[in-house]
This record gives sequence, structure tokens and C-alpha cells, in this order.
Amino acid sequence: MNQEMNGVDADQVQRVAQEINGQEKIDYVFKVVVIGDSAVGKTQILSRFTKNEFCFDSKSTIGVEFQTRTVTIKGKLIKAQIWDTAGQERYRAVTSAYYRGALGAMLVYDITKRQTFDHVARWVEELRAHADNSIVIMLVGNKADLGEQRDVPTEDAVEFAEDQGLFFSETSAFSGENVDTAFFSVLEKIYGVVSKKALECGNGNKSNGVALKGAKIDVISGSELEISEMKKLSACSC
Ligand SMILES: Nc1nc2c(ncn2[C@@H]2O[C@H](COP(=O)(O)OP(=O)(O)OP(=O)(O)O)[C@@H](O)[C@H]2O)c(=O)[nH]1
Ligand SMILES: [Mg+2]
Repeated sequence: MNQEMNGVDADQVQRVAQEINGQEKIDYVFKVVVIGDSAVGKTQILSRFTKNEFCFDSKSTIGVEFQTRTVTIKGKLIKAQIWDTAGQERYRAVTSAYYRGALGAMLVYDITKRQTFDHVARWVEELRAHADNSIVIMLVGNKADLGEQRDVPTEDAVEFAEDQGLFFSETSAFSGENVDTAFFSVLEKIYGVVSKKALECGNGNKSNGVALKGAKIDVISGSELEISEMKKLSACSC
């Protein structure tokens, strides 16, 4: 059959058929970690992005867990595999092990708690020590809906982000403000990095932990096995 069928690309037809059969033809899997102090809203930001849900009574995360959302970026089907880590100090050694292979990081602080912003530099150091140096980092000031209790001026965060070469966004997991935009922005930037690496490699194999097009996408099942031993769900009682 011709490559073109009534103006429709054969690849597109195959993708539609796979979608009808409930199979997604994923082009890339991008691992993103969400880090930052306890209670800044990491779990709720993730929950807003992957399920459009928010819970006021969210329990502190124990260990690490992940959720996924599949999105289309520049015509590519991308599965974002987003790892939610525990912010509590006692889990630090466990969570930093999960930075490996991460292409992006959302570094979250609470705009109403100065201390959580003061700790951001430490989190950046941790990332630089444990993650790939091409990792895309987005500094996220969460709880923007609580503007009247603001303890971190936006300018302070912008200055820090510029200084450290980070992207920056203020979000509210509660209202949903900017949550999608922040994640999409990170995923688009990762796509830029991955496309560049793919061009440099000149083929579709895995390189430096980056899941390039054509690479076997076994990240999800492998990680699920691994995480099932580790994860204790921070169940929401809503
Ligand atoms: N008003 C408001 N509250 C929020 C927002 N995001 C999270 N919260 C609340 O902040 C508290 C902590 O949220 P979590 O998402 O559990 O915090 P976390 O960063 O995952 O904390 P750890 O799992 O301990 O690291 C919960 O009571 C949430 O309902 C937000 O955008 N606005
Ligand atoms: Mg949490």
C-alpha cells in the first residue's frame, strides 16, 4: 500500500489503530522527579497533573512512588513518568537514589514558608550530585492561592532561578493554576535535550540514560517491580 492513503500518513493510521486497540505507541518515556521539603505540596501538584485531583488531607509521602500521564509534544506521544519523593529528612538517602536517569526535576517550595525556599539551594546541590548534568530543573513556588500569606517574594525566586540556571514557575495545586503549564514546559525542554542528543548520536539507541526513540520502553514495568517493595502509598483520606 502507498505511504499516503487519501492524504493520511500510514504511520498516523497505524497509531490510530493502536489507540483503538487500547495500545499507545509511545515515542518516549521521560522520567521526572518531584523534590523539595515536606508539606510544600509535591504530592498534590502531581495529583493535579495526572488526575486533576486535589486533597487537603494529604498524608506525608513515605519513600517514593510514581504516577504517569501521556501527553503529545511536537507530535510525539510522550509518557511522563513522574516520581514523587518524600520531603522528610529521614528519607533523603532513599529518595536521592531515584534521581538517577531523571531527565527533569520539579523543585518545589511553599511560597508561604520562607524556610522551604531557603532549603532550595541544598536541593539543587543534591540534584547536581546525584542526577545527570543535563537534567532540566524547574523551580516551583507552590500554594500561589495563598497570596495573602506570601513569605517568599516572586523576585527572590526569579533571581535565584536565574543565578542557578533554573526555570521558574508559581503554581497552585489547589486551584490548578500553572500546574499543567509547568509540567508541559519541563517536558518540552526535555524533548529539546533528547532530540539534540539523538541528533548527536545519529541513531535511535539509548544514550546516557536517555530513552531515545526506538529504544525498548521497559522503564515502567521494571520500575514498578522495584518500587512495589519500596513504596508505601501516601493514601489520601478524601
Ligand atoms: N492552599 C494550598 N494547599 C496546598 C497546595 N498544595 C498542597 N497543599 C496542602 O499542603 C499540604 C501538604 O501537601 P503534600 O502534597 O502532601 O506535600 P508534600 O510536599 O508531598 O509533602 P511530603 O510528602 O511530606 O514530602 C496538604 O495539606 C495539601 O492539601 C496548594 O497549592 N494550595
Ligand atoms: Mg508527598
